[in-house]
Amino acid sequence: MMLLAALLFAAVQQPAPPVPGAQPQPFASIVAEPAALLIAACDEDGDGDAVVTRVELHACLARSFAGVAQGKPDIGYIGYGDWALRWLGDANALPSQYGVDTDNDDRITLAELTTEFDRLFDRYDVDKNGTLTRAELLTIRSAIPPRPPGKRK
Ligand SMILES: [Ca+2]
Ligand SMILES: [Ca+2]
Repeated sequence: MMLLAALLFAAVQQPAPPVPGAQPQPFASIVAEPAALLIAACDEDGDGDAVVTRVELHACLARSFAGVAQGKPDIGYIGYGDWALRWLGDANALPSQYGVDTDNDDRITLAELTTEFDRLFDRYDVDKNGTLTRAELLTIRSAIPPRPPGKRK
């Protein structure tokens, strides 16, 4: 059973084999972090400006947390994985349970989750005006062409 799980995990982690003759995937230079995806979905005041305030983020986090906590004051790491899968798109996406669980009691409270997202909010808020635009939520990556195989020193 463990072996099967390990094999499945390995299968999921393997990149898809290159299709002969296919063009390589272009390098995505404009991307969004999983946490940014969550924050972008928090614009709920209905004015259609796609701008997210901290108040909107907190309301959004509270609702998403309640969906997993089911009335309990905190969630375990498995519950956090469920939360992350639903809201960040992957159970292993950042922020991880280890980063969020700042008191290391293996439980995650809404307060801990909110503290982590406040930190992310501050990081994304480039112009420091207290709101996040889609432009601020995007990450621009510099294009680093992959090194050709067999040319390493
Ligand atoms: Ca904790
Ligand atoms: Ca801003």
